[in-house]
Amino acid sequence: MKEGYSIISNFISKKEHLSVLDYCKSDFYNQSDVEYDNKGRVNKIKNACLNYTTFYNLANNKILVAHAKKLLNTTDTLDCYISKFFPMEPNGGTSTFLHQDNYYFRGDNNKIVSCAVYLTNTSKKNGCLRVVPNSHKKGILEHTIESNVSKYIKWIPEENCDNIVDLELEGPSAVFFDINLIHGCYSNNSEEYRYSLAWEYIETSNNNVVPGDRITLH
Ligand SMILES: O=C(O)CCC(=O)C(=O)O
Repeated sequence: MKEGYSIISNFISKKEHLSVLDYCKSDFYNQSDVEYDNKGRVNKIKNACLNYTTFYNLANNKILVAHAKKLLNTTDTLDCYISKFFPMEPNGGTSTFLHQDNYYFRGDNNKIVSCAVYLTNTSKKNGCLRVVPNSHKKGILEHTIESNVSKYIKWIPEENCDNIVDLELEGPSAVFFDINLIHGCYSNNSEEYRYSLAWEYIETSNNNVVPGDRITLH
């Protein structure tokens, strides 16, 4: 992947996009899957693809799965691993700040790839994704900033990141990125919700990772 990430658009029909958006706006989730921030706002819904078929179907999208297989250089069946839905709340809601996914699970970056799907248009104002090109080549950095979500989650200080690129994208868009790539989002300072999902693609046969929600795709 050039610079550690690639962007895909045109992977779902308009009809499917609208139907997923409607689902996002509904009160679909189990309370046990919700993680709140320190201001009581919803930060994420865990087990997104494991527990909610609409999101499973999105991860199972033919174009996304084919792209993941190409990046992982495999024809094997894939699993969707550690899936999350981020219904970034208006007026200050957050999802993640700068971090490396692989800080948390220490897998092989040739064997797992991250994918984030933006269902709404994203901008600096409503919490677009930011990436540090080529940062996946530099190993895992220290994550020293306390998060607003849980004591197990930490962020990388912005001053330790050179040349952050803001990916202001038209939704729906999918961003694939190396699990070592530094990335994160702005807060949502708009008046509307900003919906995204994220997960890892991993070969079904690969159990060389820490336990996490996972489900086989077909
Ligand atoms: O899409 C988002 O809001 C955050 C995605 C992300 O950084 C992650 O899941 O690690």
